Amino acid sequence: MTQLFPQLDNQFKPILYSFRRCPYAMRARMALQLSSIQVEIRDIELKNKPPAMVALSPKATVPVLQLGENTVLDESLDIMLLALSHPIETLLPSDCATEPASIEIISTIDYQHLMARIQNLAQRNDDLALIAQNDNQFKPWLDKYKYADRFPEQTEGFYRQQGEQFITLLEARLSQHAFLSGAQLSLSDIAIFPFIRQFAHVNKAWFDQSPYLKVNAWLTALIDSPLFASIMVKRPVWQWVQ
Ligand SMILES: N[C@@H](CCC(=O)N[C@@H](CS)C(=O)NCC(=O)O)C(=O)O
Repeated sequence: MTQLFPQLDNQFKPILYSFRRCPYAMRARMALQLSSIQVEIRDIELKNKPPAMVALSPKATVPVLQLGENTVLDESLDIMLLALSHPIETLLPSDCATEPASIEIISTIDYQHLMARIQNLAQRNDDLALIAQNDNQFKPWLDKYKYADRFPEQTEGFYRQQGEQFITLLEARLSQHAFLSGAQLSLSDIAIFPFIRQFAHVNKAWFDQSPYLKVNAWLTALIDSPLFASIMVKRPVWQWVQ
């Protein structure tokens, strides 16, 4: 994270370029779903990226959030932090302008706790440190485990064992409390679980018989949550005029 957050432009409806199965895009979509920011989601194909997206963000990874003519966030964590700094302001009163679906989602989680933890600098940094471990250490092993045939210098089992170091750390945390950073859902749960979902699905039979019972239960609960269901809705690939 490199930048202060840009202001939202009331005249411009934000656009999120996204790929349904990308774990970085999933975490961004979940955070936006929990925020008051209404976005147009443009689902893309990684093999055929829209020129408009690449022009906005030449590094051309998803997610990309366009906030104005030339204002862009193209790192998933920046998008999460921007989103979660715009909470749904009035929690559930009858005149709330929020989508009913969002109300249903936030009523299933301790929304106030989630927001308070993000506003507390020390707690937020604690979450960010764990997320950095996920992104910088675990994710490279996850990629090799997923595509072990492309990295024949080691076996699939070797790559899995490397990834298990992080899973072991999560298991220890989840043995202390229901979520990664305490009794309630936090930024780290939302940011990390899409990657653990991928790890579990490389070999589900192995994962289900592994000793990581707490991680397995936590993962199942998050996959089954209304929040996750809401961001995994299938949409057609966004078409642009050539
Ligand atoms: N650090 C970036 C990483 C995003 C990323 O690597 N996304 C992948 C898809 S999961 C991507 O767009 N890769 C580019 C490609 O496959 O062409 C973030 O957190 O947003």
